[in-house]
Amino acid sequence: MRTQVGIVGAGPAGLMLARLLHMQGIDSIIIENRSRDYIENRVRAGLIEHWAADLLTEVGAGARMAREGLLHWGINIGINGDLHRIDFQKLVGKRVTIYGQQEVVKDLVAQRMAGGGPLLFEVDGVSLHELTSKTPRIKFTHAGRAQEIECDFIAGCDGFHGISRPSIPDGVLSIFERDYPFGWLGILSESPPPDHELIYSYTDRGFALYSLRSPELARLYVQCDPDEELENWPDARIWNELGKRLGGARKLAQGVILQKGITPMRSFVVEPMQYGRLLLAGDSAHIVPPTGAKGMNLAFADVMVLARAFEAFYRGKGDERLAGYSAACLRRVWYAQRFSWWMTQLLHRFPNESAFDRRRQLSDLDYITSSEAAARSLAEQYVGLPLA
Ligand code: FAS
Ligand code: PHB
Repeated sequence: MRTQVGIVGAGPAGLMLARLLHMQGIDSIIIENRSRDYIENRVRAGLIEHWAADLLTEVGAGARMAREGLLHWGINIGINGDLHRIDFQKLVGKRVTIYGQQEVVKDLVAQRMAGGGPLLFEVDGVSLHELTSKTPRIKFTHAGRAQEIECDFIAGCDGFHGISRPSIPDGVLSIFERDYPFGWLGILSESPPPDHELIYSYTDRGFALYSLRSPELARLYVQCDPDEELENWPDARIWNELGKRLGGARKLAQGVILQKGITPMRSFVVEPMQYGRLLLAGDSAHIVPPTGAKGMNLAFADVMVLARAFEAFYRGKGDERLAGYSAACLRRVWYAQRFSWWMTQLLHRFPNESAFDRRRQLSDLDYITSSEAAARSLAEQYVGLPLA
C-alpha cells in the first residue's frame, strides 16, 4: 500500500489528525492494533477544553457532543469539606465540555468509516522502517497476511505504550519524567454525581475527584497507593472512602459500579517529538497526570500543529513547519505539564510530607480560593489556553 501519511494508532490524536488531513485532501491510512469495539468502549478522559470542543464541531464530528455533552462553566475546589466554586464564566468567559473520550472516538471512527479513508483494526506486529529516508515504511500483519505501507511520513499516535517512540534510536531523544507516589482508582457508576459540576476534593485522607458522564452516570476517582491492587478495594470500601472525602459537602449517592481501574500518575515528555520522517503526537510523546484534564486536549493540540505543517508541505511551501514541529508543540506541552503537576501537588497528600509542606499546601488552597487573580489564572489554564 502507498499513502502520504501513515498513522499508527486510532486514539484521539490519530483519528483527529486523519480528519484534518482528509479536509486538506491529504491521504492517510490509519492502523490500530485493537478492535473497533475495544477502542470505542475504553473508559478514559471526559473533559474537553473550550477550543477543542469547537474543533470537534469544525471538523464535523461535534453533533452528538452538542446533544449529549454537558457544558460546565465552573468547577468546585473542596478543602476538607468546604466547597469553593471557580466561576469560569465570570473569570474567563469560557467553558469546558463533559463528554466521554470513548464517545469522541466513536464519533471520529464513524466519520472515518463513512468515507474518510482506510482504518485497519486488529493489526499485529507493527514495525517502522527507513525513518530517515523519503519513503518510510510500516510493516504489520492484518487478517493473518503480511502487509506494508510506503509513506511520505509516519505519524506516531500510538500512545505511551506504542511502538513509535521506541522505534527512534537510543540517544536521539531527551526524556523528562517524574512519577508520583500515588495513583487514582477510578470508577464509572450508575448513580447521580454529588454535584452538577466537578468537585476536586482535598482532604486529610487524600484527594478525590467527583466527575460525571451524565446526570445519572458518575465518574469518581480516589487517590490510592501507586501499586495498589484492585482486589483490595471492594465496592463498600470505595464508597466509604468517596463518602469520607466529600467531607459532608454534598450527599453521595451509590450505584452499580460499571467499570473500575487504577491509573498510575506520571509526568513524561520526550524531546524532540520527531525523528526523520516519524512525527510523534499525543501520549506517544508526553503524559500528564489527569488532575488537570489535559491529556486528550494536548493530543488534539499536537495534531493541529502537525496538520498545518503537512498542509504547508503538500502545498509546496517547503518543510520549514515540519522541521519546526517539535518546537511549535513543546511550549504548550510544557504549559500543560506545569499546570498538571501544579494541580497534582496542590490537591494530593504526599507520603512523608513535612509539616511545613502541609501548611504551605493549605495556604496555596486558601490563596486559590480567595484571590480573584489566582482563580483567573487557574480558570484560563483549565478551560484551555488559546492555540498559538
Ligand atoms: P491513546 O492512547 O488514546 O491512543 C493510542 C492508540 O494507539 C490506541 O487506540 C492504541 O490501541 C493504539 N496502539 C497502541 N500501540 C499500537 C501499535 N503497536 N500498533 C497500532 N496501534 C497501537 N485526558 C484529558 O484530556 N482529560 C481527562 O479527563 C483525562 N482523564 C483520563 C483518565 C484516565 C483514567 C486516563 C488513563 C487518561 C486520562 N486522560 C485524560 C489522558 C488520555 O485521555 C490520553 O491523553 C489520550 O488518550 C491520548 O490520546 P492519544 O495520544 O491518541 O493516545
Ligand atoms: C473525568 O471526567 O474523567 C476527569 C475529569 C477531570 C479530570 C480527570 C478526569 O481532571
